[in-house]
Amino acid sequence: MPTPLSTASSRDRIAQARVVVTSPTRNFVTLVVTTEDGTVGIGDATLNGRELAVAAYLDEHLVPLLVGRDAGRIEDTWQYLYRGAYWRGGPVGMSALAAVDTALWDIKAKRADLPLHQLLGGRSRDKVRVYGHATGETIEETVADVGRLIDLGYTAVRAQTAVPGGTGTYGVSRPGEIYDPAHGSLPEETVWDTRSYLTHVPRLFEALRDTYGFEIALLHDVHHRLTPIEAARLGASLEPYDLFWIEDPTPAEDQTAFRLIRQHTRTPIATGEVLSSVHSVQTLITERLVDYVRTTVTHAGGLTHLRRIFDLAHLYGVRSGSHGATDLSPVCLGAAVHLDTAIPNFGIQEYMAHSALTDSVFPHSYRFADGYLHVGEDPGHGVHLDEEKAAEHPYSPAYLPVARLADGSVHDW
Ligand code: CS2
Ligand code: MG
Repeated sequence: MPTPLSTASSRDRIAQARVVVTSPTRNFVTLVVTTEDGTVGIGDATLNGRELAVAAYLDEHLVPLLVGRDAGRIEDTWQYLYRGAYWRGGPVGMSALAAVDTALWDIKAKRADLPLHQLLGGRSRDKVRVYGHATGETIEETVADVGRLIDLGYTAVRAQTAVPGGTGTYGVSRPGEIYDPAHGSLPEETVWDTRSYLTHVPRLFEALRDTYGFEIALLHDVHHRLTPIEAARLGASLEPYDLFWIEDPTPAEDQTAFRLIRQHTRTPIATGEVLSSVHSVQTLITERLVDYVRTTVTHAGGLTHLRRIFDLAHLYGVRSGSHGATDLSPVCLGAAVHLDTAIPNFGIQEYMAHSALTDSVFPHSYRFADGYLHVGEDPGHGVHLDEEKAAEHPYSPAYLPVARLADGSVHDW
C-alpha cells in the first residue's frame, strides 16, 4: 500500500514545523510549517488561558508526525492526527489540529497562487458582515459606545453593560483598554447576580432602541450564565427589542437545554464558541435549536472541520456566526474571512479589531471598511508572522476570570 510519504515528491513534503508563542498585547500560539520547496504556511493554535498546553501538544506530539508528510494531503493528515490519536477532540487537541490544518490550506493556496477562498469554492459574497463590541459601566455609557460603533460604520453591534450588584461584569472593558478579560498570573474572581442581570438587560435594549431605532442589528452575549428557564425568560423579555441574537444563554455543552429555551422565545439564539467538534453541535443543528453556530477555525479543528460543521448547519437552515474575539489571532480571523466569503450559509462574523501592535506582528491582507471585512486577494489566507517582532514580545501568563455568586460558590463565567 502506498503511504503518504512514498507518494509525495520530495518538494511537496513538510521539511519543518515550529511553534511560535508571542504576546504582542496578549498571548498567541502560531504554528509555522515549511515545505521542502520553501513554501511557508501558518496556523493559529491560541487557546485563551491554556496557551502552553496547545504549544506542548504541537511540539511534543504533532510536529514529529508532520515532518516528511505530503503537505498537499490535508484531509488525510486531518484524519491521521484526529483518529490516529485515539483520544479524540477536546479544545487542546482540536486547536492544535486546527493550526496544522490552517497552515496546510495556506500552503496549498500559496502553491496554487490563489487566495484561499478560491480553493473553498470561490466567492459567495463580496464582503463579510461583522458585528463589533460596545460596552459600558452604565446603560448610558453603553448607549454612547454603540453610537461610536455606528459612527465607525458598523451595521451590527453587540451591547454589554455592567450589572448592578456584580463586579467585573463580562464584556465590560477596563477604562482606555481594548476589551480583553484575560489578565494576571491568577484568575480574577468576579461576583455575579442573576436576578439583577435579568431585570437590567431589557432596560439596556429599551434605551438602545429608543436612541437608535430598529435599523441597527443588536446582539447580546449571556456568556453561559443562565439556567434554561432563566434564559427562556430573558429571550421573551427581549422580544420587543428585536435582537439579532442572544448568545450562549446557557452552558453550551448541554445541547438539550436549548429545547426548553426554544419552546418559550422567538429571540434568535447563537452558541458554540467553546465547542470544538461537529458532534457537540449535532443536536443543536439537526433539531434546529439554534439559529447561528459560533464555532471557529482555531478551536474547531481548522477549515476542514469547520466547513463540515457549516455544511451540516446549511442542511437545517442554521447560519454561521463565528467567534472572532481578540484572543483568536489575526491568522484565525484571516482564515475565517475566506471561509465566510465562500460558504452559502454565512450569517455574521464577530470582529474586535486587534491592537496596532498585534497587527504589526501579524501583517494581513483582510481589511475592515463600512461594517464589513473584505478578504484580500493575496495567495493563501493572507496573514503573515513577523518572527523578529514576535520575539520581542515573550509569553506572559494570563487567565480568564472566574465568577462566583454572592454566597461564594463558583458560577459559570
Ligand atoms: C466572547 C469572548 O467574543 C465573545 O463572544 O464570549 O470574549 C470570550 O469571553 C473570550 O473569547 C474567551 O477567550
Ligand atoms: Mg461569546
